[in-house]
Amino acid sequence: MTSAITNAAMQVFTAATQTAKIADLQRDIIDPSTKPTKGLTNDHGVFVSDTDNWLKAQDHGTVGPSLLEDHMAREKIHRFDHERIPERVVHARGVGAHGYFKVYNDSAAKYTYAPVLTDSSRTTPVFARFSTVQGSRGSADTVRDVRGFAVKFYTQEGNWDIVGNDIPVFFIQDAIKFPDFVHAVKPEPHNEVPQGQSAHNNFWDYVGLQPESAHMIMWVMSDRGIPRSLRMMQGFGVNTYMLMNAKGERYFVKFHFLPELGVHSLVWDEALKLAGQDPDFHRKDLEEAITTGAYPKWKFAIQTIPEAREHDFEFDILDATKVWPEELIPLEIIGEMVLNRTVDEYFPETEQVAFCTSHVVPGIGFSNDPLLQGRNFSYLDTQLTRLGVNWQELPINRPVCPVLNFQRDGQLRHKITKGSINYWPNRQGIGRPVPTSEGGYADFPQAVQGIKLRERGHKFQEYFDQAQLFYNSLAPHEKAHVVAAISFELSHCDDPVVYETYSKILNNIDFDLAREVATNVGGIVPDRPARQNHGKSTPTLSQLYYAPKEPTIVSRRIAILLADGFSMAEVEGLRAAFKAGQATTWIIGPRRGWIHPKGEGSGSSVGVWADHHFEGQRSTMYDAFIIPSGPEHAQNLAQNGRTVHWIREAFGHCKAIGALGEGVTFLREAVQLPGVQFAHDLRSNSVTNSYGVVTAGTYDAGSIVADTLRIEQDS
Ligand code: HDD
Repeated sequence: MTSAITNAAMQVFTAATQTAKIADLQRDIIDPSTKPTKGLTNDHGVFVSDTDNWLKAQDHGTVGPSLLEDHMAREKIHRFDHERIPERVVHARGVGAHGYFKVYNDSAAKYTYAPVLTDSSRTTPVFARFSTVQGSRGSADTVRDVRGFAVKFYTQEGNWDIVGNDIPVFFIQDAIKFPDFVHAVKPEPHNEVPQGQSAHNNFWDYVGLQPESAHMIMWVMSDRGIPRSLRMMQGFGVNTYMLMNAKGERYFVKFHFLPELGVHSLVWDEALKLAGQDPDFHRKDLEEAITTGAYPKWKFAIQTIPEAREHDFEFDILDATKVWPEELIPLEIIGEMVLNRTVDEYFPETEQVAFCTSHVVPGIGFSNDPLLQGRNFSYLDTQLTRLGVNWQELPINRPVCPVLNFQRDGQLRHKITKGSINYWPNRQGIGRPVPTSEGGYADFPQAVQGIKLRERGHKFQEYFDQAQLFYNSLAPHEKAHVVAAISFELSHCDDPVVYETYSKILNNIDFDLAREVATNVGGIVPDRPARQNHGKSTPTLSQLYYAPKEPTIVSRRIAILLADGFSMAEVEGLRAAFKAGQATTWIIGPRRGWIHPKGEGSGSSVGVWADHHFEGQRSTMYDAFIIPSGPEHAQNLAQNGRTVHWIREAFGHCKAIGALGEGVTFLREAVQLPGVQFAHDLRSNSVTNSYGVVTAGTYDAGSIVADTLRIEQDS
């Protein structure tokens, strides 16, 4: 396997991960290999002599009744019975990793005095958790859904949480709607169907009646809803926060994470298949990248608006269903986040981590965004149910800076605080802790007035301009994917009211989109647009805009399909070249074992060890394929239905495919699409319509790699 970490890489890895938080967690890490005793104990430290036989009243050789007096057995079962805690009501399925955050300079000091955003000498530890929204903890990774993008910054001034998504807008404008929205999207109450999907009557019924969700629907139904990797998604704080600078001036702010590897997606057929073939695809991808040293990295950016300009825009800047177009408010890149350490144990870290939008540090505050205001109540509340009142003491949640106050007691309190005083003010006023204004959280002295009303601002009533802007900004193939995605979802709705209503909503966004979807799903095909298309578009909304400037195969999974009789020199050359590009290479052969090159018999140990056999994996799990030359090898591949399927499927999913010599013949026979030209023959360097395929009669690893890079980028 090529994913083994070299010693050198391991050393870099170890050094880079020693953040203050990792050091803090060491206090609670149990490493059985370094415990002074090998003996297995019960929870109270008493050695256990037998974990497999319940104490019974019996004659030897007969089975007697189990005895309740077996306190060791009872303890083991009791502990087991209580292993589960309530799963998150949304975002239940997730994966987390540790890392760090740094700013490049103090350019953000114009906006904030928060050192985490201005002090470039600092490395702030972070823990990030990515999640899907709809499904339960056991659902699949690649479902169509929003992805949660939550980051806990363990700053020296306390914990700061950005609890965001991979999509910059949200379904609803006011937090009071959240329970209805979540009920509608979650499995239906009568039969708990469907799992990990929004393709059902209740969801489309709800969003059809809540046109404020139209913009978000466009995003989720676009390729953003099925990311290739959690490492290849943008992250957005979504809500509007405030920054405060040392002069006491305030700015509205939105937070952004931009992935170094660009934004990439699966195709829907792949996503569907992967959900069954490898439900942990994204979890494993994150782990593989980190353990092979291809650390996921995001640039961190802010958009800011001075407080005085709040009302200068066509849209309300406090409306979470709207983006701040980059043409109007450019992104300022101020730092980066790197994830470089997987968790040691899933439950205490990824499951028990608890985020709250209300966790901010001095220099950062809240706007009146009505979604954010409600969220600030909800997250703290939900952690009490999920984890109990002392959840902030859990290792993954506790800050790296000192915590000292008079909050006390409650279930599962870990801390033991000395002294007779547990209130403020107290007669020992000079003691600790004392409230301090120096470095303390300062609320902005803001004048507030108004009439108590259950209303939203008038700009909140405009629902379609930005949905249209988003759709107009997509490339033709991205638009086609949106049409297909909505058609898929509405096809799963069997109540005509639902798909007819939604077809009408779409007609407010784009006439052609509405017509195509309505035709596909049996909706009412409109004969004229419900509103004029404003014709505006912006490149920054298409994910193509975020492709890396230089093509890269870093961390991509490349499969070499091999059968006995291949050319050894070629395979070694290809592997070396892919390794140099920091891709992972996987040999797939007829069996997990030695695959022999030309001229070697079956008993020989000369060959290449296959990581997997053809039946054990699927093409969906790889980004690119190479078929080396060798007449016997190519013939062997051609005779295997599974390998033929691998190639046909990969071709259909627009994967980069390379073939050499006789491998080209196999490729052509496998694809069998009359009229398709993928004659990118490196010898003549002639490129006709290449369809993501690069072929060469003879082997030249350099060219193959260069062309695969290019094709990877194109596809
Ligand atoms: Fe939420 C979890 C993101 C609106 C209430 N939300 C949760 C998580 C993410 C988001 C990433 C998972 C955190 C983790 O990994 O533990 N939520 C968002 C975004 C929203 C949003 C980007 C819109 C801008 N959420 C939202 C509203 C409410 C909630 C309006 C309630 C009024 N969200 C919750 C929650 C969860 C949650 C019920 C479930 C588990 C948890 O908080 O810790 O409180």
